[in-house]
Amino acid sequence: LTKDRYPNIKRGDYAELNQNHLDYFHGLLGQNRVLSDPSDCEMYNIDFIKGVRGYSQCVLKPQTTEEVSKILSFCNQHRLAVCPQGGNTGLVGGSVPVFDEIVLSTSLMNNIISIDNISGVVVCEAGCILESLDDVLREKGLMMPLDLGAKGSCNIGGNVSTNAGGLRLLRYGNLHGSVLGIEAVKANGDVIDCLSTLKKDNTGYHLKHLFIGSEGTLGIVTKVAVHGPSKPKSLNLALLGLHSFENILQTYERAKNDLSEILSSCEMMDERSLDVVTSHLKLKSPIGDFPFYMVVETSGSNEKHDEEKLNAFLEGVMSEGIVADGTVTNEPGKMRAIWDLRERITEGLLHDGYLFKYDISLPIKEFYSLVPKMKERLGSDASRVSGYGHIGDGNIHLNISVPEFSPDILKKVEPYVYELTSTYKGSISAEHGVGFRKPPYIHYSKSENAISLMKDLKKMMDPNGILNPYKVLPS
Ligand code: FAD
Ligand code: 2HG
Ligand code: ZN
Repeated sequence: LTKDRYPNIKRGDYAELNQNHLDYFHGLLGQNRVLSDPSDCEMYNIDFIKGVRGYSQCVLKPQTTEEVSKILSFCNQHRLAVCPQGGNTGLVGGSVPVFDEIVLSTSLMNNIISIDNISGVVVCEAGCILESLDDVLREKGLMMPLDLGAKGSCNIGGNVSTNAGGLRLLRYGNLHGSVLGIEAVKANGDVIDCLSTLKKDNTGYHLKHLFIGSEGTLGIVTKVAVHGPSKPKSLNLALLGLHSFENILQTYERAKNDLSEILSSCEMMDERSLDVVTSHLKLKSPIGDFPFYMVVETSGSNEKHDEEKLNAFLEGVMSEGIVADGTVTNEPGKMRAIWDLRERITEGLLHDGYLFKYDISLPIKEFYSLVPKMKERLGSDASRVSGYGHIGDGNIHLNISVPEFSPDILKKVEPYVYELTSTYKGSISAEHGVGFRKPPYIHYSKSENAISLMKDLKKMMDPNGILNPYKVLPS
């Protein structure tokens, strides 16, 4: 797959795995935590959207920081390339090997180390599954500050390494704010202990930020300290139907002003995005058909106050004809059903065939402009051009579905889509990262000097380039 699509990528000058290497790993981890049977390695070689496939013959499953350190020190000495992997839900091909890189899976590093009920800080290992962490925190009146459709599989280490955004970034900010501390292992095996649990700590350079969003190219995150906010006592969710994108902008502005501190999520989807989950996954929408939809969530501490505010907001936007129809609920089952309509679009899209997937930040007024432009440009070449995402964060997910991959269609889409984004001064990767798919296009969003400094940092922290090669930085 990869070879056909990316003929310009050459395998780096790394050693090939041999029996001596395997003997070392067996000695360190035992037989069960070293996978070398091709069928056992298969799932670690293919990414979620089945767009990138490597052929690694070795998956390592360390359980401690010390083991990660020993693995990296050995790989660095023997010039063996390593691909760090968490839940393998990444959407830019960063989590799977491109060639035969060793996969270092954090899946067995899944202990919660401590939870402080008063400060809300949770300290845990990188392989903890996001949803499991959230479940444990909720029992203590806390919650994780991020939520995304992949929560059942993605790991907190993967979330931190991609600086994942998700459905409530609008309320709780991104992980650069919520992550208080990190322990990471550098390519040479050095353990960098920045596992502070303090909210304020201005002692020198803020090194943890190097690991947040660097997609496994600067080090392997082994532990994190995250600030968990209080679990809301009152929760409401509305699904709204709207006639135009202009109405979405008006509704978002009103939601911000009318709901202010209780607004916890503001998402949008177009009709072709909703159709993905109703047609392919057979989910039912509780409202009629409209060109656009919004999901608006409130969370707070006083049910009566929140309901009053939400009802006043809804009455206002509906009586003025900004919102055409809607439903609002605080029943957990009904709220889950509405969230599924939004969260399962990624999964549903896979049923369309091959996907050209873009994750773009744009100035809010231009948020939707790429969708009609790409639709017109592609005509009948595309079976679906859909747009949905985090309107409150100015981040749209543009998905172009085609029955199967075609280099001719690729040429029509790229680099045009990146050029357009750059014209609007947007970002070509708002939340999913650069991974394997986007390094050649990073210059559309980063200056030459910024890219050069990134390369210098990489050289300093990983001089042999063993950590996640072919990813993030352009060659
Ligand atoms: P992986 O996919 O395993 O890895 C992602 C990257 O991080 C890779 O480059 C990998 O090498 C690196 N990495 C993983 N673990 C470590 C570690 N411990 N140390 C160093 N590097 C590491 N993303 C969003 O931002 N917002 C969303 O709303 C969102 N929704 C999604 C919904 C679905 C259904 C799916 C499938 C994906 C979604 N994503 C979203 C993308 C993805 O889930 C996130 O990027 C997630 O944070 C990845 O976590 P993971 O554990 O699966 O990491
Ligand atoms: C979301 O917001 C994710 O649902 C995935 O970031 C987006 O699949 C996508 O394009
Ligand atoms: Zn998203």
